[in-house]
Amino acid sequence: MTRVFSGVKPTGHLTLGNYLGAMRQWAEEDQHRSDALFCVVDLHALTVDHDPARVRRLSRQAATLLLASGLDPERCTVFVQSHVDEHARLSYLLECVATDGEMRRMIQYKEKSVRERERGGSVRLSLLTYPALMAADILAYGTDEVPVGEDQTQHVELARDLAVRFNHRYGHTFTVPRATRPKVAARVMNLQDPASKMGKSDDTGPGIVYLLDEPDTVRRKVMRAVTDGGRGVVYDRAERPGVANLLEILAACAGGDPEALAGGYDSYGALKKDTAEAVIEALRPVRERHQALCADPAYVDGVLRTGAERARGMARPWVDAAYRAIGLLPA
Ligand code: AQP
Repeated sequence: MTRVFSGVKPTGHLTLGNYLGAMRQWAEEDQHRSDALFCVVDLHALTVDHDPARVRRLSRQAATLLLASGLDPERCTVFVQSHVDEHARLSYLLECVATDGEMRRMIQYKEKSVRERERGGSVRLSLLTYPALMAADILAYGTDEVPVGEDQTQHVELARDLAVRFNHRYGHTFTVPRATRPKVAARVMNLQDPASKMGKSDDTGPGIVYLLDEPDTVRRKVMRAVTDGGRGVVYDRAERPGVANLLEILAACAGGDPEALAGGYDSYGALKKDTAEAVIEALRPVRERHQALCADPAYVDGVLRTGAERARGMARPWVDAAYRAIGLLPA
């Protein structure tokens, strides 16, 4: 059976981008057709300036939202990365296979290191080595497929390269994974700045729809979305990115094809109104299940405990094999 692995970072409140670009596909498709693991990758949240209490709170919220988005712990494994030591163990071996140059070429490293410096902070070494830990997350489970939004494809490519290199140097050890993407909304853009990804650690709140936003807040944010200078509603990602973003969000939430949907509108106002209502309807069940799960924290704790036990059992043979292959003396 196909093995699937993916995760979310507790670096901020989860957004519509996380949901449409990744989580919804995990719940609606991946968990039903594969042996899947979904993870709150909390170690990755320590790569930038962080507040410990906030990371703890956001990790719990992210785990609860994974379940609220429809992941069923009877069908898949849901857990927290730091509860399974194999991720950090394997990450070190992959740092010994990766090069400094390939880590520095990662777009996310370049963008985030600039952002950290602009905020007056220093760049943590873990921000540079982050892709080795992400490769470990994936390779520790013999993963075949990694369903991610467009922004994470480069990191999955690096995980592939590291798997191939390790296998070539030390003998066949890892499965070589590949990234998969949703058909629409693989890159949801910021409503106020359609040139930038809707990112959860950005500061431009009005351009970001959070999964737990109240319906009125969603409506306000979508109605104030930046559109483009041109006349008429057309789907053109390069020339009309603001309108294209709304059409993609509408297509992802209500069904249909962005280009075909464009033909049904002659004003931005009507498009925004329908998009807002479609988003509210798509998020309604998630918000409702989240509320119910918050009333039962023991259930969420139990899911995460069982998930971590199961994940440890799945990761250990892969990681032990890598330790042996690379030349370490068995304990
Ligand atoms: N805007 C997006 N559109 C489509 N997919 C997206 N994803 C994230 N944003 C969008 C996908 O959601 C999954 C989990 O994301 P993540 O937690 O690894 O990272 P992030 O949300 O990109 O957040 P960061 O890196 O902490 O900060 P920001 O957001 O500021 O860059 C992934 O599959 C991702 O592709």
